[in-house]
Order: sequence, then structure tokens, then C-alpha cells
Amino acid sequence: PPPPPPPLAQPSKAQLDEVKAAVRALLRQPDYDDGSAGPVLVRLAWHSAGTYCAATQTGGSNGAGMRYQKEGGDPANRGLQHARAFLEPVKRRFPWITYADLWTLAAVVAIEEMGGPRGAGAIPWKGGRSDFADDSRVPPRGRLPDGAQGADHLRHVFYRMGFDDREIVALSGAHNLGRCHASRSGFDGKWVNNPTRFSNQYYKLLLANDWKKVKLPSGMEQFVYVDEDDDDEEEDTAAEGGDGEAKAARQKEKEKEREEGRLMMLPTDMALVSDPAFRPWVERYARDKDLFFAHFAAVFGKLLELGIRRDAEGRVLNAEDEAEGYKS
Ligand code: CCH
Repeated sequence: PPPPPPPLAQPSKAQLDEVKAAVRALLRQPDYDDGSAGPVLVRLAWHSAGTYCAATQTGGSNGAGMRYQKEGGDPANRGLQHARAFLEPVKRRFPWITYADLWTLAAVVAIEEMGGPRGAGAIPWKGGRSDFADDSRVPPRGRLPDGAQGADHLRHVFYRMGFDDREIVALSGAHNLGRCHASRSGFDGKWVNNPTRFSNQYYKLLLANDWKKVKLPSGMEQFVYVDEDDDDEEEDTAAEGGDGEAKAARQKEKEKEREEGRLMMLPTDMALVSDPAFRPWVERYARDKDLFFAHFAAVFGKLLELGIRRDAEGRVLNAEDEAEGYKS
């Protein structure tokens, strides 16, 4: 067999600054979702890293296996081709960066730009990941969490990666961002009103008591919350009067408005409030945004490092096949 590639050096600060600027420049996407590529980029990084298994030391963000059908075609990764496509021009412009580094770095940049931890409290990120040349080492499917399940499942998945209960709650705060797409996961809607602004709103909303379980056309169950302000339907209808048909039309219109104002939670999100060990952290993060930002930055940084072994200089020891730009 060929000798293993040498440890990979870190890209220079100047190199990284160029890539970061290019990522920043592509975040605004007026025709996509809520106008930003940010949320789906964050999910790309999370799903690339969240396959890690500490016991077998397999999976994780090294390798960028999602480029291959075996991992990329996992139903859990539906929709992430959009994230990869957003980043493709950056990869073409800076071929020296590996996909594995680009995907994880893009999420860090996106979170910063969306108002998340930055400056001294920024998410720690180190480069040096490399890419698999083929799909022979991609992790098996089925390692990512299933939103239809509960607390036991969350623990099973996140303990496998090496996270504890507090870290599970902190990581889940990423659901401040983005939305569910019926065509991707079968779930539908966003968690917070402004899904492109990183904040602790998700925890505050979780603690609002009026979450109601609904069954979607897909047959899946999720929880919905109707914004108080939009909930004045009955009075309006009574005051307007009119004939049956017009009334029905108005009713329909109102119903649509309500749907649009609706926020959602997954069963796994609700498990964070019903579970006695998770809940105190939901309460703390709802009260203390700075604490959430500090914990999130640390735990997201930890997620992106799973499975990456470094020497004292930070060079990655478990180099994969393709790391052209780093070899020189
Ligand atoms: Fe998540 N997530 N996630 N999630 N997620 C979905 C969307 C996003 C679960 C299920 C779903 C994390 C944890 C979990 C994001 C970041 C993180 C969707 C909708 C489902 C379902 C997908 C769709 O339809 O497009 C479950 C279960 C867990 C268990 O804990 C963690 C951890 C993170 C990051 C730290 C982000 C961001 C999105 C929005 C993506 C988008 O396209 O807008």
C-alpha cells in the first residue's frame, strides 16, 4: 500500500480570510428560502460531523463523504445538496481548500454573520481536514437523529458522539435558524419568527405553554404554536357578518394567515422541555443569551472537531486522500 500522506498544515490566516469573505458574499440568496444560505450551510456542517462514533472512531467531518451517494443520498441529508451547491463556486475559486474544511468553516462564518457568537467568543475552528477520494470509508447511514423520536433517542445519538445532556440542549439551539421543508424531512415550518437571526428565541418559545400536536399531510406529527397577535380570528369574523360564501372566503384567508404565522417544534425539540435533565438547561438558555452563546460556541466547535486527531502543532494526523492545497 502507498505510504500514508504527511500531516496536514493549517491554511494561513490570509488564505482563510479570503475564503471567509467569499462565503460571506454568498450568504444573501434572495430567491432561496428566507433569503439566506446560512441555515442550510449550518445543517451541512452539522450533518457532516454528526455521524461521529466515539467507540469506533468513525464518521465526523473529516473526509467530506457527503459528496458520495452512499452518504449524501441518506434520506437524513435530503436538501443538503443546496448547501453544497452554494459553496461550489468558492471551492472552484480556492481549490486549495478541502471540502471538509470548507463545509465546516462556512457554517462558522454563517453563524457569525447571522448574529451568533463572534469576536473573542467566536466558535473555535481549525483547518486541516482532508477529503476521501472514494466512498469506501464513509460512515453508515442511520447515525443522524430522527425528529419524530424522543429523549432516549437524542441521548443514544449524542452520547455516541461524546456529548452530555447540557451539550445536547446547547447544540439544539441551532434550531433558531432555518426551517423544515415538507419535501425534505416531511416536517414543515420554522422554529422562530426570524430564522436567519441567531438568538436564544428557540428556548423562549419552547417554554411557551401552548404547543399543540398536529398531524401533517405527510402523516408526520409535529407541534405548532400560533402567534398571539394572529389569533383574533373569531372577533373579526363575527364583526364582519355577510353571506355564507364571503364568510367562508374570509375564513379561508384568515386560516392562511394563521398558517403563515405558525411556528413549529419537532417531537425531539419538545423532548428538551419534558425531560427533567434537559429542561433546566432550556430554562437557563432562555434566560441568559450570553451563556447560551458561550456554550453554543464551545459545543459547536467540539462538534466540528469530532474524529480529527491533531499533533501538538494542530496538524491533522489522520489525513485522508485528497488535500492538494495542503501538501506543498
Ligand atoms: Fe436540525 N433539523 N436536528 N439541528 N437543523 C432540521 C433543520 C435544521 C434535527 C432535525 C432536523 C440539530 C439537531 C437536530 C439545523 C441544525 C441542527 C430539520 C428540517 C430536521 C427534521 C430539515 C428540512 O426539512 O429541511 C434533529 C432530530 C436533531 C436532534 O437533535 C443540530 C445539533 C444542529 C446544529 C448544531 C439547522 C440549521 C436546520 C435548518 C436547515 C434549513 O435548511 O433551513
